[in-house]
Amino acid sequence: MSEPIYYPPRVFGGLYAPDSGFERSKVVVLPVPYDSTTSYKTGTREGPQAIIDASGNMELFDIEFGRELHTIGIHTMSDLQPAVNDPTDMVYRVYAAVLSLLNQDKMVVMLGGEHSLSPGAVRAYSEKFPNLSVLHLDAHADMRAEYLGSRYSHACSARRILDYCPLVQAGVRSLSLDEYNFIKEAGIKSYLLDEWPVTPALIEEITSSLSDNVYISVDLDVLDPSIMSAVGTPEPGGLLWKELLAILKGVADRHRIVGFDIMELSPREGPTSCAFTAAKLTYKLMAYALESPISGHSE
Ligand SMILES: [Mn+2]
Repeated sequence: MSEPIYYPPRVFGGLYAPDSGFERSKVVVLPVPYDSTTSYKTGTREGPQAIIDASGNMELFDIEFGRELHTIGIHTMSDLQPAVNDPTDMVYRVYAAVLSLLNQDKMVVMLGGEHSLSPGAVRAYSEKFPNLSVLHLDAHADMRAEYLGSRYSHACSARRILDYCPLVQAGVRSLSLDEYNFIKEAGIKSYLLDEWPVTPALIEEITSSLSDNVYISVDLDVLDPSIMSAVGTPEPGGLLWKELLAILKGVADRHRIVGFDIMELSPREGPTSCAFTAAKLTYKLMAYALESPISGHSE
């Protein structure tokens, strides 16, 4: 009888041991399938598994760096269990999980799930890394003080991140008058895509506004709906793939990317290519974080 033949493991990159073992992995992927405060459509709870499944079909050789990045070790955690009663509890649960992994000297990559979770991760990172700032890439400002009765709604995620550290926004092209005024009055650097097309000057502006240690929070709706329709609240006029990568590379060239999250994939809203795009973005950001000239992460 012939040996049974199995697919690769359903972990990020489809990696086998030892490349996916916890002990040796520098990078830990934390899937958080949670979408309880979403106001328009649910579905981002299916995002993490869709990204992980797509990543198993992705080439692990990176042309830009001329190497296979996964050999540094990428471990995929089990899904973080949602707290169903209260978004505040869920954000705390994310904080505790991320802090525990940071304390084990891992770089934590959260896959969402809705964007309301990011402040929990940022809180943990801000305790671990001095002089942290956040680059928030999103079609929406997410600057509401509260939304539908919760301070921890997805519409408030950037505002909550400000509780922990400075934040720079890029890609925003949809916000309320109150949010617009708040950004102006508080002096927050928010590069609205309608005012700031992606040019080398913009990238220079963005990077000069960030501190030494940078956490990047990506709401996938920052991308244009033509390449990323699988989001709960799509918005026209977004970044294209190479524009987004140019911004990320610009940051990696000048700062240390200490961690990041990839949020808001809602697979059933779009074609399979969206999950593949999200998976490749995740891997690409791992590369920028680990291979950056000043990252200090490299083997
Ligand atoms: Mn958004």
